[in-house]
Amino acid sequence: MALIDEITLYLESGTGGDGVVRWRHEKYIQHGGPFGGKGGKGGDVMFEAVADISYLRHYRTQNKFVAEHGQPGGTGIRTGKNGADLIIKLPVGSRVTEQHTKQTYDFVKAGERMTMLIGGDGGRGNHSYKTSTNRSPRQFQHGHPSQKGIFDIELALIADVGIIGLPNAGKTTLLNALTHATAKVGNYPFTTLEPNLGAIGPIIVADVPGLIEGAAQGKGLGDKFLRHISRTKLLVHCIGLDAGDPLQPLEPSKIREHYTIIRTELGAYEPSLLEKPEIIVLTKSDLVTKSQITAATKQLKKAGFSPDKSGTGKILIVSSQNKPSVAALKKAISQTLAKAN
Ligand SMILES: Nc1nc2c(ncn2[C@@H]2O[C@H](COP(=O)(O)OP(=O)(O)OP(=O)(O)O)[C@@H](O)[C@H]2O)c(=O)[nH]1
Ligand SMILES: [Mg+2]
Repeated sequence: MALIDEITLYLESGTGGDGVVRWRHEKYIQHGGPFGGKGGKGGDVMFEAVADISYLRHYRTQNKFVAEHGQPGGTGIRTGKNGADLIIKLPVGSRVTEQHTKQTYDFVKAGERMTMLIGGDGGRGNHSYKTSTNRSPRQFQHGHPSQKGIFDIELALIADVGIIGLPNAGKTTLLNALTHATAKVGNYPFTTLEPNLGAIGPIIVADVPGLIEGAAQGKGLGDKFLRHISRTKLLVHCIGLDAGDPLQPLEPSKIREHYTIIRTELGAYEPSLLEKPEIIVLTKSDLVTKSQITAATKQLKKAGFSPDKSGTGKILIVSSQNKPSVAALKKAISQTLAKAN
């Protein structure tokens, strides 16, 4: 099932219960005084972050929720029962935007809670209007109104590492080789339609669907997935050394072009993405010769990638069939993250 990472919720807190008009009736008390209690408070609406990144699926069939209303007051100056709070769970990594105010809230830790809408207060009962001059007040108050809000929820995965690149570059194969993930691999573009996650020990790695020229403006699978890269600390940029055809290795000049396409999209989406440490992985090295690899590396340097500038970047030559090359990448990932921290 596809990962749901965008949803709109229509939420409302509970209204307050009405205050009531009641009179004291007791033996021997001839003029029973006002005895009506206050209404109960309506429930609040709060968000709570949970670890399950697929949690938004629960809102596919229902996206309108109302917290419980407060109950009316009772006789004997009893306050009505408060409405229960409504707790709306969201996956960690959710960014909530209130449509009207445009105010945003980020939920980054499981268990984090925030109250978004406050329930209405209960109305006053007639007892509360009693004064020395008015001993039999008939006044009461209706419960206070609820608050309503429309909230856009966007999930941006919280991963340490984002694997990016053109379609068919070998990103998912690499995720599987690096972690214990078993995500689907295919010899065609856009095999991956939703992000896959894997872990190298404590390091969370996200494989993002292939990006194409114009992705930042919504082409292909669009900018939808660029969001998932925004919180990563390190980019692993994959460039396939084949041209999608094992018999036809990529022209060295194409390597540079492929690299630049992705960098341009990153910058167009969010310039700060270009500041992230990056490891370039030339994938499928088993399909090409050593001299082709050397030529490809040269081309990358011409494209402006200088691993030494930030002291973090690297170019690695990897074949998913060659374990030492995958191990070297794993090591580079941990080292680069350690430096970035
Ligand atoms: N020979 C060889 N083939 C590879 C290697 N890595 C990936 N492939 C093949 O390249 C094709 C694409 O691999 P994927 O991992 O699905 O590529 P992707 O970048 O995730 O593709 P999208 O999800 O479509 O963007 C598959 O047929 C893989 O088997 C490699 O190191 N060597
Ligand atoms: Mg893939």
